[in-house]
Amino acid sequence: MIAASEAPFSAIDVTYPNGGETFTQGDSVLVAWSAANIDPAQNLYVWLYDGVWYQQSGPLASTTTSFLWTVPGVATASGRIFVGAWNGVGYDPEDFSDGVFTIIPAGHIFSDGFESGNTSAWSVP
Ligand SMILES: [Ca+2]
Repeated sequence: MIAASEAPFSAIDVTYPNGGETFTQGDSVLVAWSAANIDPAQNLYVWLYDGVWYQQSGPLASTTTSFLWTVPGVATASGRIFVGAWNGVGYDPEDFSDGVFTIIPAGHIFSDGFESGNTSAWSVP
């Protein structure tokens, strides 16, 4: 039996991006998640995490389920979106992208042997 005072099970599930994506700095990406039974007193926060935390948005209302994200210039191949409901002490519930995504900074030059600084092919006698 569930006590009447017991809060219903709450959950957040990040649905996009959820792993495997490649983004470029400046892209507009609709980050999406499902949120169930979040306490209305709790605000949601969206973070980018790749071993370092980068806050992307918040506070957002507890019923929010998407956020139009402008991809920052964080070069990473191990990015995940984190969405958490702050309860004053920590994030509960919370969820990450299930897998990692890649962010390519704008202006990134792919390594082809001719990027600036590599003059070995252009030596002048
Ligand atoms: Ca997840």
